[in-house]
Amino acid sequence: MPSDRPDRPEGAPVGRRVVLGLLGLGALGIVGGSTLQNGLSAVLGPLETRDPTGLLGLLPAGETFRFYSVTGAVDAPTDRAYRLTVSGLVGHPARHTLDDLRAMPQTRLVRDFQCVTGWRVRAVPWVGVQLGHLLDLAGPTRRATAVRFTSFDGSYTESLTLEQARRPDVLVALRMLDGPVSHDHGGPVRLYVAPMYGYKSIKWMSGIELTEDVRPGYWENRGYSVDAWVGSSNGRTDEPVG
Ligand SMILES: Nc1nc2c(c(=O)[nH]1)N[C@H]1C(S)=C(S)[C@@H](COP(=O)(O)O)O[C@H]1N2
Ligand SMILES: [Mo]
Repeated sequence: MPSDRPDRPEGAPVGRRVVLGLLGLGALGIVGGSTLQNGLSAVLGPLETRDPTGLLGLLPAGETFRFYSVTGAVDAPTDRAYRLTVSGLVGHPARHTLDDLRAMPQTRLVRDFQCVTGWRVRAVPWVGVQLGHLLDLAGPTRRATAVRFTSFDGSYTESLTLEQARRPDVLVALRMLDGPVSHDHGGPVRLYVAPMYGYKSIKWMSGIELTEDVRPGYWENRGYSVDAWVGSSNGRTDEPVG
């Protein structure tokens, strides 16, 4: 069973940004509900939307996910065919099925999700296996200092130092938003690196490779900081507020 260890109460108080968000919807002639979620879902569906025009980013709150993919449509494996490969500098390489991952201890976190471009979704519920658990099973060799992640999209990669990867708030996520990780959000399995910007949280995760040093990922090769701690990198200072 998932261990329930939210780090903040789920019913977070409705803050200023939420109120502004509802005003924003009102200005568009939309009758808002009593909460941001109701107001948004009236027009956008449940807390998510595709935003091809970027116009939603102009709403003061805009607390919805954008769906990102650096490739076009992604041909992710079905739940049955899914395998997560653990390879590289490890004593015990592995290929985990989704059932293998489901049978491992599950950790639940309720945390904000923040893209470096500025949008943020508050208090998102995530459930998955701590990456550190998979690393323990694999047994990194002495030469291993970093972890590289690959995606079924064939293009996106990410990386963490081994120390970062062992943090308890880094999950191989099987669930998000109280359901299985949807295809558009990178299902069946994506990474969730809670303390870092969204670009670390690779979608459609296919592989975990232990390496001798950090290999910069897709966006990092295009200018983003390898150090992606929320609030500290890429020149941004907007710490998430509780
Ligand atoms: N495979 C893959 N993973 C990815 C991305 C991507 O384009 N491809 N975009 C990243 C970025 S920049 C962000 S902010 C989040 C967005 O997650 P979402 O699409 O579930 O909102 O996914 C991250 N992981
Ligand atoms: Mo992002």
